[in-house]
Amino acid sequence: MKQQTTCPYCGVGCGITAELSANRILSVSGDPQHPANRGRLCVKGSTLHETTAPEARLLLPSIEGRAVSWDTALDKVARQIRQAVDQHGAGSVAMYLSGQLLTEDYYVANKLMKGFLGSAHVDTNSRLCMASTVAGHKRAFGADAVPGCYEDLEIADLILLVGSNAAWNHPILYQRIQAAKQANPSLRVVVIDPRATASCDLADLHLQLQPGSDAALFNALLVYLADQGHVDHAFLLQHAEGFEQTLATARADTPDISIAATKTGLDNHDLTRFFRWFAATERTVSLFSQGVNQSSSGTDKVNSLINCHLATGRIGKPGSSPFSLTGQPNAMGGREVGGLANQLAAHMDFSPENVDRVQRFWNAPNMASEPGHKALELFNAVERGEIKVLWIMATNPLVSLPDTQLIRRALKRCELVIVSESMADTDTLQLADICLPASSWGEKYGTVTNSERCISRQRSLLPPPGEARHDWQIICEVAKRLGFAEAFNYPHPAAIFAEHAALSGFENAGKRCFDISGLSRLSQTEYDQLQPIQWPVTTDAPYGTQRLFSNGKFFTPSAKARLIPVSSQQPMQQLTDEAPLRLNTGRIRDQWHTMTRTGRTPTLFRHRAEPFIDLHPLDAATHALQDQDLARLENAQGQFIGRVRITPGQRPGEVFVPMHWTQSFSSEGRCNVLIESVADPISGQPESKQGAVRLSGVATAWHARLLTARHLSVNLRGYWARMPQQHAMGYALADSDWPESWSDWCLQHLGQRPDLSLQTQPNGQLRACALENGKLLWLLLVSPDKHFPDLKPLDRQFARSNLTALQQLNLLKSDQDSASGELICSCFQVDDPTIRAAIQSGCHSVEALGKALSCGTNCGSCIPELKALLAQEAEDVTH
Ligand SMILES: Nc1nc2c(c(=O)[nH]1)N[C@H]1C(S)=C(S)[C@@H](COP(=O)(O)OP(=O)(O)OC[C@H]3O[C@@H](n4cnc5c(=O)[nH]c(N)nc54)[C@H](O)[C@@H]3O)O[C@H]1N2
Ligand SMILES: Nc1nc2c(c(=O)[nH]1)N[C@H]1C(S)=C(S)[C@@H](COP(=O)(O)OP(=O)(O)OC[C@H]3O[C@@H](n4cnc5c(=O)[nH]c(N)nc54)[C@H](O)[C@@H]3O)O[C@H]1N2
Ligand code: SF4
Ligand SMILES: [Mo]
Repeated sequence: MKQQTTCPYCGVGCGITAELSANRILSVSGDPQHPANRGRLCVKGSTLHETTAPEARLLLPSIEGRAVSWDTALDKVARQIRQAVDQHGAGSVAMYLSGQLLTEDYYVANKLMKGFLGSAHVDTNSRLCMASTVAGHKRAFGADAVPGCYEDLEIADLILLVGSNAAWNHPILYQRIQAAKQANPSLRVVVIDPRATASCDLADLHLQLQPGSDAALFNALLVYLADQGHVDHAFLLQHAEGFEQTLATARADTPDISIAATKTGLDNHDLTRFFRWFAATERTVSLFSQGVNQSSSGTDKVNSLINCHLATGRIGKPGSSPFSLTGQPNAMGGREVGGLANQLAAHMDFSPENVDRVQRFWNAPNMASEPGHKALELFNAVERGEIKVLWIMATNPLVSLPDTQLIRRALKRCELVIVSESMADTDTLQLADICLPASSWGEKYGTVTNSERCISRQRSLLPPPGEARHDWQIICEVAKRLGFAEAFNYPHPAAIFAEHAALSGFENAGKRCFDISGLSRLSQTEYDQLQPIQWPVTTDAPYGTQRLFSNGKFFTPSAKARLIPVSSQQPMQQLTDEAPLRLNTGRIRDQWHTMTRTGRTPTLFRHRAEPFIDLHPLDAATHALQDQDLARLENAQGQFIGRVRITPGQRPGEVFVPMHWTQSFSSEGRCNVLIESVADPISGQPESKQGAVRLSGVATAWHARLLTARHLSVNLRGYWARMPQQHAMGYALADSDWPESWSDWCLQHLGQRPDLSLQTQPNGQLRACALENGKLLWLLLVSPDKHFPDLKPLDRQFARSNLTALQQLNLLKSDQDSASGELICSCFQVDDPTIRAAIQSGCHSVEALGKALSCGTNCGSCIPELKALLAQEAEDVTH
């Protein structure tokens, strides 16, 4: 049987066709009907069915670590909330939600808190993600709305990628750009990013600017556009306001190209080229993402970019738009229901009229009338003891919020921490008093909205495992126990969606951009069968709306768009003698956030298996570091340890680390330990991309790889990183002291001495293993240097039940090894050495490699890396 649904990872929002058989997802593929992806899927999407295994799931509700019935857990949640409200007021209860909840989950959570308990302390991880864009949109358009659509990428003649590594993070959109470039050779792509990323593969120009200097760049562009006569005065006159003051502020901030060069670290020639291209290209789409948002001046950066679009009238037209790429699958849906503490519901704010309107619509007994705490303020209030009950849903704040120690202190201080979670092993669950098992992708039923305002259905394919329940059901059950049964008596998510849609149209009459009242009368069957549709959806526009603002009307009081005067700012986290390096953080191709799901899939672990530090060769030389050494980043807050990757793609003085590793996956691989809790004063979004650190080497006497049968609990010291394999659990290990006895070491750390005697290999390696009834328990490979063989053949031995004496002996021999290499193509599991060998034997193009090895022929996410290998090999030949 086949079922259509939507991918739960990035904001591209690809449609999926799942193939099902009795309670199992056999395979997933791209839905050819879905407008976002038209049949394509990236590697994360295509491995979704591998993440649904019940073994890794949270299956039962528990209180203080003891499994309890749902009734016991829900009664306790409701009782404690009631007690906190009675004793300390509604403001002592808070929720911290997530852009990975479905719209229906989000809607009822917000309604319960803001309308029925009377607490506006409801914020979401979208604060860390899209808050600066929300604030920037509202300032410019009077509404939080993405003006364009994906099709604009196929129409544009110039595409900017500003602070976006779309090749890895929005792969299917990136492939649409790639295809557009092939079809339209005059299409130019400009990447604006302090790092050379995989997205630079398509770039005609890469502006490797100084971190945080985007506003200076766009201010200088605005001045250039004005001075060179490229401003659309007719548009400005009729449809926008604030141009003169904005231009004057831009001129005072960054008056010319040479000052722009000083502020951004770019050279005059590149700046001029970029400015000329922008000035000359009517059809320009500016995609932007976290390099813009996650900044202490993120809102200003967003507006500095939108200013250039408004000044040239490039908005609401085919192929012309500023375009925020949303991160999470339902970042947009969360904004629609009012998941942010400073929004109410259906894009309404806390103005007295809106509070009154929503109160009447909900018939709410305890309407919150003031905005609540934004995420960082919220956790500060928790730490101060003001919040007595905190309910965290579908997010892992102990990993993703800045200043991990502060978050830990806050959660420890809080009287009751409730965590609704799908997976069993997350860092935040460790600090929960009550754990509530939630259904997950493949089980859930509801809607999500992607980056282009397209609402799609997630459909349930399987029943939830164990006793897991849907988030909306859990919230409604608590609401009923609090005495609000009538308002939370939904038989089905369709009823929640209908109410949400009706609220969006309630007393709207064209005043609010977000209006899906055209969907408020769907029957349950129509909801079940709902096809992707872009909001607004009203009786006037029943089939959805591709582009907004085409009529030149905006949602400000004057109906004109606003240009916002912006002065460029330096990052708040300052470089000092103790912390002289700029710390940039972000994503890798094959992992999703805190790895709770993608970290279950060995396939996704081979691209980058350990936490790492990207470093320029000059910085490596200054610190006497070699590629693959272990190094430490530290500052007054904490430390991070990862593998050095030397790359000329970094600017000197700047390091990049991934945001993904957690306490469950590594000894010291959490990057937010190093990020200070500082935020944009307008949006409240943390400055996650501009930390300050110092770097040093980590002394190591040995390195090891450990494979263990899954049930074995290991007790590790020193450096470790978990790297799941197909049959065994893998670890990278290292430490500074060579043990006097490895046999003792094994006893102490692995619970038993080796069965097979340790052997010293010719290359100085040691190997040991333990067996039980002919089955491998663990296998340890120790090396004084950092070189290890491919673990796959060794991992396969864990699937065997009767290893012969000869096979056991072979495990300890290095002459059986095959060379290891980083995985490049995850879809077909093709690694670096295999690709290099193919290039050396005559495959000199991506197509030839695809023909020979299949790499790059499925999802295409590895094509930039294939091209880089081709270039490297060609360079090696010429030298
Ligand atoms: N594979 C994968 N894909 C994902 C996710 C994932 O976890 N894994 N997460 C999803 C989510 S929630 C999000 S929000 C998106 C994020 O998608 P992106 O925004 O593309 O992701 P990041 O890697 O965080 O950051 C993008 C780039 O910003 C650059 N940058 C840093 N500082 C600056 C600056 O001052 N100016 C400019 N111009 N650039 C700067 C960084 O070098 C980095 O390359 O990805 C989504 N897609
Ligand atoms: N330094 C630094 N920090 C960052 C960023 C960065 O670039 N740099 N990026 C920020 C951004 S943009 C984002 S979006 C955040 C992401 O950070 P988080 O939201 O903390 O990351 P996730 O791992 O996606 O957490 C989602 C959790 O919800 C669980 N889950 C999945 N589905 C469901 C469900 O249906 N119901 C319930 N109840 N639980 C579910 C997952 O198992 C997982 O534990 O990180 C932010 N933090
Ligand atoms: S691009 Fe990949 S992760 Fe994003 S929605 Fe599509 S398949 Fe999912
Ligand atoms: Mo995000």
